[in-house]
Amino acid sequence: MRIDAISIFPEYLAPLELSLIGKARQEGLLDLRVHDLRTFTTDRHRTVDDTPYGGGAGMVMKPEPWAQALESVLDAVGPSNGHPPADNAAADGSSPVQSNRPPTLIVPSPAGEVFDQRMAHELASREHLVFACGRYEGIDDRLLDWASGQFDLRPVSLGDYVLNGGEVAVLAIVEAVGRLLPGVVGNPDSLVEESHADGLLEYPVYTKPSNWRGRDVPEALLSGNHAGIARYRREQQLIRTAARRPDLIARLDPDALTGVDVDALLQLGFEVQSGRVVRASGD
Ligand code: 6GU
Repeated sequence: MRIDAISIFPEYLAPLELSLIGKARQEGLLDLRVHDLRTFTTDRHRTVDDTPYGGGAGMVMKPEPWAQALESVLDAVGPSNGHPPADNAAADGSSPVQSNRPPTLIVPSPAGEVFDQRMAHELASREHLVFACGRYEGIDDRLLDWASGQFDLRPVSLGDYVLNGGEVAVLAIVEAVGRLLPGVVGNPDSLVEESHADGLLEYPVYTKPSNWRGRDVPEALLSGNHAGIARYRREQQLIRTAARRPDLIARLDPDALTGVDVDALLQLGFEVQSGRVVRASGD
């Protein structure tokens, strides 16, 4: 996978040299390049922002440095990428193959679609991601309109709170997406049994000693009975998710639940009603 990240604070993205993602880059699994937006300005002061039309607080990022930066990224990857979607259909009208998709342009913004594990998987299937890190009050909207003709445009939010810029979102999204790429996480089994893999939070984990400061590891985990351990862990997932994230319980597909799951959910105050998991009415 290729990733380009454009920012006025390229140093903010230095952590992408560390740990799993840094290793993936060294091994050639991930071609990640960071660009300084100011190198695409032409004035003496390397201006990237200006006052907003219509007035109001704060500054708005000028469109031209962004267009220059994004065009340089498109030029660098060559004409096989960067076509508008309409140009991608094969001559016989079949769907475009993935390698002919335009690069995905992720614009971090509190006004974007909320990032989650489903989106991480979707982005991991793309060949080329480009991140445009806005600062201040955002980027002139005409730039986004222009870019939607060259890229698959995705405004993405980390959640319902406000950050000063998109760099932290790049760190989060690249880590979440990068670890899904083949070969990045050493043991792929660890991707299967983790929070959100099946719409539930992860079960609690324990290691030695079996008694620590008077606290025992749950008996079920010491038995060596694999079916019993799996049942215990699944129940713990349901208990945790019901307590911390009842919104995730409501999104479960009842057809993916076993009878044992449904019984556990009933104990936790949820029931299946007309094909949905809902809070039990209590009558
Ligand atoms: Cl992606 N950007 C900014 N600036 N603030 C945010 C965010 C992103 N996600 C949540 N808050």
